[in-house]
Amino acid sequence: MGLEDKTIDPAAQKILSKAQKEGVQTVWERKEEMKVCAFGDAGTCCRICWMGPCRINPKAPEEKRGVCGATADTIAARNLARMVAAGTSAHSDHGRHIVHALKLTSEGRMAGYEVRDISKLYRVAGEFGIDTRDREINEIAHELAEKAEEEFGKQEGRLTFLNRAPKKRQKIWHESGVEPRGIDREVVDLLHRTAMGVDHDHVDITLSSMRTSLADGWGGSMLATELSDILLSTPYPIRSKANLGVLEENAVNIIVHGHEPLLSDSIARVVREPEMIEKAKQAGATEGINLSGLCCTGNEVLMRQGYPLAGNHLHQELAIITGAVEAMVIDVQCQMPSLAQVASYYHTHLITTSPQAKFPGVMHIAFEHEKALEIARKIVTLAIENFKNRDKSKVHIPEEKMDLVAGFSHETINYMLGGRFRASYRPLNDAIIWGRIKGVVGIVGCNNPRIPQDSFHVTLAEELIKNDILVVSTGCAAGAFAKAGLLLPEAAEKAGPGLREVCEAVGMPPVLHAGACVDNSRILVACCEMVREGGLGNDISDLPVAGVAPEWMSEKAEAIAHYFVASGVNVFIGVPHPTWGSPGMEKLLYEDLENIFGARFHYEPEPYLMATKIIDLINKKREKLGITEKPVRVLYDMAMRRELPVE
Ligand code: SF4
Ligand code: MSK
Repeated sequence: MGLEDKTIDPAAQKILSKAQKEGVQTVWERKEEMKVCAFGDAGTCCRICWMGPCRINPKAPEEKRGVCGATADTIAARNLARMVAAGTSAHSDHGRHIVHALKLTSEGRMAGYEVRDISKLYRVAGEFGIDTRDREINEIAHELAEKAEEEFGKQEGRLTFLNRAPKKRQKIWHESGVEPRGIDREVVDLLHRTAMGVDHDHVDITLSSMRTSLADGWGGSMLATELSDILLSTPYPIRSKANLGVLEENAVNIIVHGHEPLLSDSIARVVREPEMIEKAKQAGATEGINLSGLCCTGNEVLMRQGYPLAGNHLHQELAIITGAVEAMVIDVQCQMPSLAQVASYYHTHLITTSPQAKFPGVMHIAFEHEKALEIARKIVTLAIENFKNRDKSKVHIPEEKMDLVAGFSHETINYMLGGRFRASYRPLNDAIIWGRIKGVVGIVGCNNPRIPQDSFHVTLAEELIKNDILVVSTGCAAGAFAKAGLLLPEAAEKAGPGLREVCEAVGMPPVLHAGACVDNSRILVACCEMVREGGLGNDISDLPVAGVAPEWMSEKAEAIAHYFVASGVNVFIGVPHPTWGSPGMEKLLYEDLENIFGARFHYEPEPYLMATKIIDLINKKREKLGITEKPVRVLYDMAMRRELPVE
């Protein structure tokens, strides 16, 4: 496999060559060595009970059953469902941690934290039926945190944020029996029904996967996003830089990596403290301390505080291989176990901080809410002290670093397009109705060494914007766009004439960075706002929109993809579901779900073909809405105005 087959990013290619020279193995070599097991790939390997494990030939699935009699359909449905359950639990536990932090903050027990977005606190509290009149901020925040906690443990009823969806969508959920009751309840339900000898109906199992995923998108993830905004501030457009070139030769380099924004927020504040900067200079780092991020923790500190992004998922090993990182601080999710091995070749301190995520033999400094700043100072001090151990002969920082603008929350889209005093989605809807913007596509998800890093993301996004489709991105897809320069207003030059005109008028990029993985909930909210604004149908499934996970790899991506489909958004994937050995599941996922949710999955491994299919889908939606023709502008005179009907 040549370097170009591994990644399209020149910075990554340079560091991969360095790794080869230094004998350091990376994810790509391990992927090359790993022979894919066809049964696992097809979803027809079952190890749910120990009468097995059982495997069914994906090329002749009807010919055989598991020892218990399970069909390929049952086995594949259960395997996929368990991915959705795990993905939902990860996002939702993240949400739970934020809820807990808000509660402690409201009790004055989180050093250095306070409610930073008061108007959002009022808004969300209102949605939970909390009386906000004549009450202290912390009192409201406390009640909101308690009500949010209840969303996890609720046994009956339905999640509060489902009320945000258009009425028609809520009816679909109700009638198809997929309204999530409580977040934890749905994860437990799905694990139970996929245990040995329970639910054997692949359709029923998949509908339960849908319900569980909705508990993620409209529950755990949405709580994570909204309460993070309340606690840490709602993102607004902010300038920064991305790629390995953001590391600095003469500074103590600290990288935060993972997903949760709590400890990283404290570290981000501590690295600005004059005493810490002075300490770093005394240690020989003439430029002080340089903080950057990876994966979604990177997105969090980028969009709220403007710290640069060192890269996306497949950059995590490469960042250490630059030889210039004093500490990589990790919290939860998407951090590869290989980091410990890679760090052992260099001076980098790998520091785990979550009691849920430890590595054998790796330094662990547990994050404690009450001592957040103190712990952040301890970690930063360790990094500073490690600067002297840097081996200059092993340092190579590639020059590649790209400017970017990040932080487009759905509130920002409101203000950017509608103005501060008339904030609304009207201008976006109008631009879509008039055809300047043909539609909106969310490109989200990971890197996966099955695909040259970033290649699918970038090719697809460039093709879509060229066809006047606005792209909204999160997670590692956003990281890919950042490195490729697509998060800059100047990238509008690559857009079609209509989208370019809108971007230039407003000064926004044609690809918007909407945040971390949990912030896909922002895209759901934006879809609801578009429906509410009017003119584009009565339901999310009417909108000319689509979701794409081109290079997905994580169970969380499966949960996200499922809740988008269940919410009425067609989802395109560039890596297939592990269900191809099950004819029943293939038909259900890629055809029949449409009859229930007005949306389904689409698999297409070729980016240009995928772009064509997405454009076709958007054009069909536009046709159905009757907005294929440009509306004729009419200048009304007084006589015509008098004729207008008054309601
Ligand atoms: Fe085999 Fe059935 Fe047990 Fe799965 S549940 S391992 S198919 S016997
Ligand atoms: S970090 S889930 S690799 S997007 Fe959110 Fe990136 Fe995928 Fe992790």
